[in-house]
Amino acid sequence: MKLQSYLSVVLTAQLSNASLLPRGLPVVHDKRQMSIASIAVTALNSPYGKVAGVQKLPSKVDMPSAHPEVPGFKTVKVRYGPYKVPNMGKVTRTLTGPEEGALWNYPDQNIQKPCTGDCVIVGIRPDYEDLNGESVNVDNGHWLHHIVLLSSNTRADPTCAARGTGSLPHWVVGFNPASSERLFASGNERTTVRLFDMGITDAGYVVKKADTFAMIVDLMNMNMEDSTLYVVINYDIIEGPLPKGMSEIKPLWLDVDQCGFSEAKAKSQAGSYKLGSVPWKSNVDGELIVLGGHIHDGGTGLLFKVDGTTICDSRAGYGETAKYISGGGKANATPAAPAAPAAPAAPAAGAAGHGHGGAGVPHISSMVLCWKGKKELKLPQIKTGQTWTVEATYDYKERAGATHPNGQQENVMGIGVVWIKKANSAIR
Ligand SMILES: [Cu+2]
Repeated sequence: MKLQSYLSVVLTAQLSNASLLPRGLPVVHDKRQMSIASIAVTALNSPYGKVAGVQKLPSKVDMPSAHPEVPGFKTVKVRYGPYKVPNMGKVTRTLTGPEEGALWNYPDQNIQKPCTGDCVIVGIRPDYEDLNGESVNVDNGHWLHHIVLLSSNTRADPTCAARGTGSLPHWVVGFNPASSERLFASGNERTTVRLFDMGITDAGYVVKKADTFAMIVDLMNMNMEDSTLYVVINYDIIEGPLPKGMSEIKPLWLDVDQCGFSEAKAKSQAGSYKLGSVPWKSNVDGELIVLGGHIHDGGTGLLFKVDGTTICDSRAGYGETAKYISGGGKANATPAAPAAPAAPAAPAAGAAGHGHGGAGVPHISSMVLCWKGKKELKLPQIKTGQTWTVEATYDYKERAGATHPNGQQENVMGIGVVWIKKANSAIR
């Protein structure tokens, strides 16, 4: 405990500006090096996090190929963890305030990749599973709050490297933004990108044998007992180097707390507000492949804007299946309501002692994706000199936000991930 409080103090002091969301963590230069942030964040989550000895299921499973007609195409399921998540009665003192029942931005370093040699990722579908391999969700109080997948390689993370800083995911996994990239993020909506199913067969994300993968997992447990669960990523890959006729995908990350903690304070406790990102001036040319947002409950959507014009409206869907309607946790579980267009829910004031777990409350179950060839994507190309921003909208009259036990709205997010096919660029 002494170490934990010492590290928290040191790290918080290092991070501290006047703002809630501090910046300026030291950048580490060895991609395998444990950063101060990774030690500190692991310590503040202690004794929770990755646990050994309870793994009964294989960590990597070859699934039937989603596209057997494509040579080398494989669908691989990887189970990460399992991670022990504290119960609602436990408070984790995070760097952005106390959280109940939370494993907070926990770093898992040097994780299993979908291939041991070279491969190309053409699909990602995250999930959250119990120790028996059953998918779990908020109907039973298990919340895949968010995950961020990073690769340390020879490329750079354009939106943060250009500012000479990393972001929380870089800091806590010990990656340098000049030689790593945040390639994918999802919340409990479990955003699924399967390029071949979207009609995109000429682009993929390159993984080399020497690359290192890491992930931050932010998990919430609305039950009164600890849980131990796997984060799952189902990958579609093509084995080997980039096939002829395919181009490399470059991920770009936009955020209302750009190159920070990705968290922002709720601007109001009721009603609506918008959160915008700092503008990012593009230094890359290429084709837009797929764009999608991540926001929190209470949010209605995230807009991608180029030179002030909306090019993708990533709206949030709520409670589209029964699994996305909370039953109030195991302690007082009720049969989940049928999935129906959610009626405007009253701001959750903690019906089950916590705003996440109010029985019958619908939660975000999807985010609209915009992709090449789909009408939702209003612009085909990214160009040098364009100004890119994202803007999240929250409306607590329309959608219940996640609240602390005292009824106060929790911090929120507004993240946009863009995959592009690079034509030429100043960035790697
Ligand atoms: Cu989030």
